[in-house]
Amino acid sequence: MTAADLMRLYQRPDCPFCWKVRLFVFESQLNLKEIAVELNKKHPDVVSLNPNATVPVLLDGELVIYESAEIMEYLIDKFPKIRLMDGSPRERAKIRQLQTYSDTKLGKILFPYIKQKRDSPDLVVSDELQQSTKKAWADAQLVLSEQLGDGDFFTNDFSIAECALIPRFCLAITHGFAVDERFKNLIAWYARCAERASFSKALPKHFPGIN
Ligand SMILES: N[C@@H](CCC(=O)N[C@@H](CS)C(=O)NCC(=O)O)C(=O)O
Repeated sequence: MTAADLMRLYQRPDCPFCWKVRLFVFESQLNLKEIAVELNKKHPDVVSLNPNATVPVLLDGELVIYESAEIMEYLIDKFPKIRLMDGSPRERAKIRQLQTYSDTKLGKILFPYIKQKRDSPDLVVSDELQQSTKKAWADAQLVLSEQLGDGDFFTNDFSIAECALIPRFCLAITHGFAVDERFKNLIAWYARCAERASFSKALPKHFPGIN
């Protein structure tokens, strides 16, 4: 296989959707070429390949796949040896639900704060936004702590649920919203995930808005 045959992933390392797919890629040891795009700059390839003009976008030969969840499903279909969506129908449903919870609910909770820091790093974030983010993040941790229970992972092994949740936790922690001490299981789960090689490989080198 030549470099030109490699699949290409357009991505931005601090984007939680791209980060999720990159964790998936590193966990699965897939060989692909990453093309980094810049914040607030529309990459012309992304605009022409994806009608939503969002990253991540996967290019496999002529085939274009966009939307992070669909990219991972495609890769699992293409490489059935990938083990990140395994388990009983019940476990697989839980993985999908956690991914949606992470992509939508956690995204909504954290994004207004992160966007403000990113766009205006020198502006002091209002107490109101700080407190409402803290409260909603704590409420979400309660939900997730109950889902995790005393397991090592949310389902029987590291899965797409972890790929989706790790970036949200890492972004929250980096922006000063630590995991609440009440949720010892979540703290241990995050530390367990952080020990994996995929975690350091996918970790963004720079978080916009954070020195
Ligand atoms: N539902 C999409 C969401 C992707 C998304 O919103 N990506 C953001 C970056 S985090 C994006 O590309 N926004 C447009 C831009 O930055 O120009 C997915 O799962 O792939």
